[in-house]
Amino acid sequence: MAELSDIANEFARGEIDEFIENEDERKEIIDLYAAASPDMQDIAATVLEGDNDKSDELTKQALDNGVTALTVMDDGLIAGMAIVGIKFRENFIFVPEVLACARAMKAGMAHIEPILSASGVEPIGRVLMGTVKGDLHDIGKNLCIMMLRGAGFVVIDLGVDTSPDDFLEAVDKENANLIGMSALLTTTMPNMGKTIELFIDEDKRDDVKFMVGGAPVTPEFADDMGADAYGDSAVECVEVAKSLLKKNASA
Ligand code: B12
Repeated sequence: MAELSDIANEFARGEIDEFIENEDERKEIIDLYAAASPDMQDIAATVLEGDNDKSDELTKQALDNGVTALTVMDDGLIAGMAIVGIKFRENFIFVPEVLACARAMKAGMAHIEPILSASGVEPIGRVLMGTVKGDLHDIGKNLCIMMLRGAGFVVIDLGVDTSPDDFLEAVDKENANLIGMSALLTTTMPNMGKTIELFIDEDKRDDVKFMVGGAPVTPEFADDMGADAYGDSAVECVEVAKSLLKKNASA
């Protein structure tokens, strides 16, 4: 089992020491970082610091030096977001900081994505995400998208004010196996149910899983309208997406 002192990057070491309180999670994160090379730890630290210029520079440098895209993604960028996700869940950081970290991850991912799609590495899953019709709130949805991308999903962002028809059209076009719907208004929440009903009417319901979220949405509401799962945060969104696709694979 690795020790905190096995991690070369001082900033990452400090973040783990200060913010990862759960014993099991701490062990897991220390193992993850200690197994990564110092260069990958440096990339993770750029994400933790929300430094997009450095993330861009170090990711490009690592790829030029022959480190594989998957290694840079897993041991560098995603390792960084793993700590960010825990800090966010535990209220050590808030939306603006998460957005800054996610932007840094995105700067690195810009170099990784073309390599991965060219090499045909299978993503975990393809997810359509949209804020439902009539609703323009997108901060929470965008956080979910960034976390999902950080966890290895391909996410197609349908934006805000997404009608049931928009979801239906996109699911075939994008070959998606999971749909995430977000709503922040009590008046727009029923549009989640209307979207699911359209999929039932068009005989497409069994082709795709639905997860829903947004501040006014509850697990009971999700259940009532026939969604497969509810998530109350961006961190949970990733957990829910993984478990839904696992169920899919074993079905
Ligand atoms: C910012 C904001 C706005 C901004 C939106 C900017 C933007 N680009 O998003 C602006 C100013 C545009 C706006 C407009 C309006 N707003 Co507004 N807004 C808010 C506010 C203050 C914050 C929302 C937010 O971003 N929260 C932070 C994010 C991170 O949280 P979140 O969205 O809940 O997302 C998290 C989880 O829910 C989850 N999640 C979210 N989506 C999903 C999806 C899936 C699949 C999963 C698994 C998880 C998940 O993960 C996220 C991250 O952890 C809320 C108040 C509040 N406390 O919610 C009011 C609020 C939502 N707004 C409200 C209202 C009334 C309006 C307006 C109607 C105001 C008006 N009269 O014009 C308009 C409606 C415009 C429209 N058609 O959508 C009301 C809604 C009341 C109600 N019961 O419906 C609220 C609650 C304020 C209030 N108390 O009155 N708003």
